[in-house]
Amino acid sequence: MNQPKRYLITAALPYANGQKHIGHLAGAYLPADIYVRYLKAQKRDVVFVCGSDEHGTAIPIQATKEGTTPRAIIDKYHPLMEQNFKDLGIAFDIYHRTSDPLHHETAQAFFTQLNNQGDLEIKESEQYFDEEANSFLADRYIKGTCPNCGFDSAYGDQCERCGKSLSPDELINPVSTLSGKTPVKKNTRHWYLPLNRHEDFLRNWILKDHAQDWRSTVLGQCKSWIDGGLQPRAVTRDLDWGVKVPLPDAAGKVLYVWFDAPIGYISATKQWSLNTGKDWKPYWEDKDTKLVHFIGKDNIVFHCIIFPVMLKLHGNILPENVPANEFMNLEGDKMSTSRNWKLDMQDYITDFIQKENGGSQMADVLRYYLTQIAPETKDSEFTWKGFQDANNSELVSIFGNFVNRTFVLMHKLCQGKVPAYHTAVADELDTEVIAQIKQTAEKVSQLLEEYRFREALFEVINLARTGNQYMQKKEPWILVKSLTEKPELQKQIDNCLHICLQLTANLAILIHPFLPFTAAKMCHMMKVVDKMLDWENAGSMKLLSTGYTLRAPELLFRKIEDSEIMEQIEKLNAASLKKEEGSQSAAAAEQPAITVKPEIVFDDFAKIDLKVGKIVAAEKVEKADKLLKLSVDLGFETRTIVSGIAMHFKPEDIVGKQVTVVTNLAPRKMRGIESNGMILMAEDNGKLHFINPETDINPGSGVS
Ligand code: B3M
Ligand code: ZN
Repeated sequence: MNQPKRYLITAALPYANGQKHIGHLAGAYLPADIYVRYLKAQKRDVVFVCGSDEHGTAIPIQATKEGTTPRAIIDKYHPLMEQNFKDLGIAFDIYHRTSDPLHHETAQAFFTQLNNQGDLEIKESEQYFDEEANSFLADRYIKGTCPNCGFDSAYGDQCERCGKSLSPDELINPVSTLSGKTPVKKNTRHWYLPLNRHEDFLRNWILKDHAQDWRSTVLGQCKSWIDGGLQPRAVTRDLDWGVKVPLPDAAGKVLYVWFDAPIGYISATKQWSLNTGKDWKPYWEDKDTKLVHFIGKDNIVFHCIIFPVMLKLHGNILPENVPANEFMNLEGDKMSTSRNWKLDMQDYITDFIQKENGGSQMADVLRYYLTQIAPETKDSEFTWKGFQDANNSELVSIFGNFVNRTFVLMHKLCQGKVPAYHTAVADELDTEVIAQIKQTAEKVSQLLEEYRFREALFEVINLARTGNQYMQKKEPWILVKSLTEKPELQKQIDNCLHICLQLTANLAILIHPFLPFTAAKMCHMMKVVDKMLDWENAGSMKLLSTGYTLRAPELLFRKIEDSEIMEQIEKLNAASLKKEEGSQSAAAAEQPAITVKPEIVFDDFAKIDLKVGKIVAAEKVEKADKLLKLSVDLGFETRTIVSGIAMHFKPEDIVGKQVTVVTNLAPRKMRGIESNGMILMAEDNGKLHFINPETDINPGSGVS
């Protein structure tokens, strides 16, 4: 594709129903921001839109939880999310919200056009209705017994115990969560988007036209959707929270949240146009616009299948690419709000950014690590140790160190001025480094154009690494010692620092999309204006003029101490433990006496490695009432296992006991202690019992 005339970049609209965590940040907002900053540095015409998704059942459900109204919920979380993004350097051109009247009008007009064109179908169906609340029930408002596992509090769309997707009809003994009463079936009419009519279009457009340039993970999901047979999707709901269906015979109906939310990208662009006086239309209608949606993998079907069909019918352009990310796990486990296993943007901001004067360098540290481990092709993992390492051994030791040394030496050996470059004494090493600066600039460009952010960042750091090696080989601090006998050596010192300084300026340009705060600080130190960061300057060796005085160096990054990350790990464990205890007692209270889990195949069972072990030591875990730290002899090795049994056993009573251990469970940190396995227990009337062989046998004996 030739270079497009303009770009419209979107990042998924987050639900305004609670704090967003760093998994969200890494999934959509950060890569989108890096891409946009790069495009803007290229002086391309770009609009970057986002905003809060304020509809759907997620909002009223949160309102019930917090004992308030849906309106109060969105008014609480919308500004909070907007501020979080700002603090982390995510620079939207507009952060809109779908509760805005402009959005309601836009979404209604969109629906009306499709309906008038005959692109929607109306169907009657029976749906659950709560007679006491006088309201149809969204899937989330119906609870009942899961047909799959017997859990008695499964939702109408999913069982949270066994994970199975359900429809309300499948629930046994359904009850309305609004009134607690049994709902009745009642006829209702809904508008459907007949995706089945668009199969050929989708097949050609996605699986042929974009077979080469879309990520394989995205193509894979699309293919399985299309191959699975496309069905008409209801685009309206019986609900009172949302965008009203703009038809006289549709009282009590709103647009389905996944119909209105993506239209939010369009209304956000309109709002941007109102704010800036620029025309929004070409961004959605002109074929010369490149539209790119940044999202997480759970949003693929909506952005690659449903919304494109809507856009096509409505006469808009289609996305050029949807570089969806996979998920980011945290310390060995899936990030989850319900289990409190997460790091919220706000918590990071409070602990690392607000605590420090000029703490925005810490925003860049998070941006750095999240990009380094971006889940571009597969799920990835955030660990606090990894975060610390990325900072201490790369940002501090490589990047920061190079810039700092360059400035310190320039002040010491060149009177604080940019020294001249003397071609007559230039050697091979100099020309190599100069060539590498150019090559890196080109490579980074190409990788960013292809949404390969991890690799692009790696190239930038690698250039800093080259700078350090170059300086190490040149050793200007040694040359200076012989200056009195050999004054001509000054020229070599000059060349070395000249190159290091131009390299520093180049680093500022190349790191800027990733670490904007750092780039700004570097510009300040170099006494140059932001314009120097224009991408056309990348690769140039004339960024800082000879004789120009530069400021004294400031440290770009600080070391992160062990104690800081220990504190975070403890916080994480404590928060999730609290949640677990809460939900365990709640679950115990409402659980039927006997539960039956869904059927598994033998292979599922065979994956679990069970062995007999012997507890050889046991102690209480400090500040954790429920945890014991055990050393368990497994025959071939002795393992540390943290077990939540402290309320049931005294450490001294269980040493010597034989137990059954799940030995191949992924390690998990609890209270800073890595637990490498799980002890099997039987529970009878609230009392715990070990599962052990009837006579002492060799530790390590297999159980099957
Ligand atoms: N609010 C879901 C999510 O936050 C949804 C995205 C809308 S994008 C148009 O994952
Ligand atoms: Zn279930």
